[in-house]
Amino acid sequence: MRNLTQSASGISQADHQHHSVKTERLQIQDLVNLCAASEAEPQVGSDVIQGLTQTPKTLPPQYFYDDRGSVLFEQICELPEYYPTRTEASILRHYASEITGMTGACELVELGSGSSTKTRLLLDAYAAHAYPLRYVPIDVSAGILESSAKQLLLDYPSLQIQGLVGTYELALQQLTPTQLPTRMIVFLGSTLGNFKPQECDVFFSQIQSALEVGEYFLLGVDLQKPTSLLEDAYNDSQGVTAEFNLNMLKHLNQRFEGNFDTQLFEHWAFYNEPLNQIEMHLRCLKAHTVRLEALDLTVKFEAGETIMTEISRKFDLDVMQQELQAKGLTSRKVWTDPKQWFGLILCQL
Ligand code: AVJ
Repeated sequence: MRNLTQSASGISQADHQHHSVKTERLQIQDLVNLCAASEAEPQVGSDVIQGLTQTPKTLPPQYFYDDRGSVLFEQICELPEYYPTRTEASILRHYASEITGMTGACELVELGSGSSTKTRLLLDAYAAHAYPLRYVPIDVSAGILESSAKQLLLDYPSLQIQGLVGTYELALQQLTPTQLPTRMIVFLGSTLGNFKPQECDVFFSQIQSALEVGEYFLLGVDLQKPTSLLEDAYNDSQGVTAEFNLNMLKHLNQRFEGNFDTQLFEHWAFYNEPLNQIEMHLRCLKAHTVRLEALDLTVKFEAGETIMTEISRKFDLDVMQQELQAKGLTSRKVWTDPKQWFGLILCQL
């Protein structure tokens, strides 16, 4: 197991500065490299091969998030057109104290923790209740996980962090029983929207298996709203979303010795109304062939052909609560913003 237990100078300085802990407060486990070395995971990159050899072509959205992609996503969250992040943050700002009061002292497990910015609102609320702070961030990008964890340790002197680098599926299987009275798995930002209905079903089953009876699941979902608002959010005027989309090809080049030319593709996003989902694609501008050496894969592209890189589904709160209930996850309370653009559901197994 590659265990990146921290003894970095940044951390010891933090401990010194706050005259606190002698114990390790940060542990990061890299499940990706751990499992690539074992047989626990199917062939790394098999999902890319699968997506690029089918018609129409697709790529899994987790490939957005190399270190550069995570930075671009942080920029998206600040865009005037991209309402989800700030709307969800405003809900958390209003209700974090109520949420944390409902769970009591609680270990926070966050799927797709990224910069952990919104998580701070929950950590602040647990701290205000004088509850102990334990945080298990899970992210596919080691870079953003490490840098945000280190910053959190500086800002929360009693916080203990056990980070996991890897996919949700792997990480959920790795969770060990908490030392605190309960645990809450947090899945914010409507990342659930990336899952097709059937993948959603599998994911909720994985959540159910990862939780003990009585433990919590806090889910943030983007809600249905007029098409123009949605399409603007995924076609920002500064072109950051376009760069984010194209960056996936650069990531694949790096990861799998590829030769994608990003000049030969363009960003395309629209709202598929019947399916209630934003679809992001990369449209090929001219016929050519791409080679991914590490996957021993050659892919032909026609002019006008697209690769679907993401769906971002928009949900209905009642339907979502029923789907959760079908997995034994009982909704305890739902919060929204005044415009009902975004919803937070707290459920309990
Ligand atoms: C992180 C998956 C929730 O679907 O809105 C933002 C990703 N893609 N802009 C979303 C994203 C384009 C985002 N999620």
